[in-house]
Amino acid sequence: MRRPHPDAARIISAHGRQAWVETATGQVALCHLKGRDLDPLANDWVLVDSSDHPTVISAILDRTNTLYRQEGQKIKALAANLDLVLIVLAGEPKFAPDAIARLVASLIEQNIDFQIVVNKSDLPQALETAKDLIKGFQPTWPSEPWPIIEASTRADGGLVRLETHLTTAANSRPDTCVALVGQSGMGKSSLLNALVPDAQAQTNTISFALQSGRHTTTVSRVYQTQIQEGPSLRVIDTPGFQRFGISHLDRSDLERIFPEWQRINEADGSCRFYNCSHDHEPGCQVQARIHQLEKDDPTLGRLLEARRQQWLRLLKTSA
Ligand SMILES: Nc1nc2c(ncn2[C@@H]2O[C@H](COP(=O)(O)OP(=O)(O)O)[C@@H](O)[C@H]2O)c(=O)[nH]1
Ligand SMILES: [Mg+2]
Ligand SMILES: [Zn+2]
Repeated sequence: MRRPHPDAARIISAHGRQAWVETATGQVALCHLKGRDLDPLANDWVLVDSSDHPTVISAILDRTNTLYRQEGQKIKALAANLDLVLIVLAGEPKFAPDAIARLVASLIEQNIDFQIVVNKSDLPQALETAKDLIKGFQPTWPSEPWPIIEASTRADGGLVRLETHLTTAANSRPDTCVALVGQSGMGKSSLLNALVPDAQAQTNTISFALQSGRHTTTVSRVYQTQIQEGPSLRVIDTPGFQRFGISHLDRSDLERIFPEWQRINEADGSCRFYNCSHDHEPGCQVQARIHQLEKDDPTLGRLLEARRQQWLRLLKTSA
């Protein structure tokens, strides 16, 4: 995301009442927050006042988007102003399709572009498992499946396609910022270290001066890198999750990752009830179409019925 103001500084990582900031001239400094109301996120653009010592963050500039995550009952914001989220998945251990479906819905709600990365492609069995599981959460019919990029941090040349994709993204927009998001164990840290060879050094500079002494993975952090001498790129490492809650999303947000229902309603007419959940209601066109398909085209019928079951599970946990 292009620097919105010539003096705007970038938040590298936020730690309560302090944050690491990279100024417009490239200096990295630990800053304090002015007042009680500021709550900066990784990759926020901020204004700093260096006439104070230590430097203070005086304002947060408008965000173009926010990456949210629900932890228990709490909604947490993890990062801001993202150009792209890489959803990192793998078949070993198996990722949870419903958690990823919820993540996708929350990205779409914030207008954040995403790219699915199937990591550990060096493990053939795991790759097949992951591809099968992906079928369980992407729109099936009649829309195009979401593109995926296979990657491996272990195989020679395993990151070529991902690097090409990122280079194209970075070339098309100055200051491109990409976040790695996914469940624990999928290989986010491995990918970060491959994409940002000096990530450890960038981390050390920061945590040393914070005197925390530990390398916490509970905080999102912005790294700077360059892929094959190409354009500069920012990569954000985010804490992994096991579950991904969506109590901050409503039904209309979920409908965007289940475009099948709208297409059925367009083709066959509306369900009898305007707020039909396509569950048990009489006069439901979605259920009628699926029943028909189960006779005429059993493969597609089964696929759509599995989608409907997923929809019902997700609907229960939304707002
Ligand atoms: N076979 C294989 N294992 C990988 C690959 N990438 C990461 N791993 C392993 O998967 C485990 C989890 O990786 P890590 O990067 O810590 O995942 P994170 O929890 O998402 O940050 C580690 O044992 C890695 O060595 C890969 O491309 N292929
Ligand atoms: Mg990790
Ligand atoms: Zn219905």
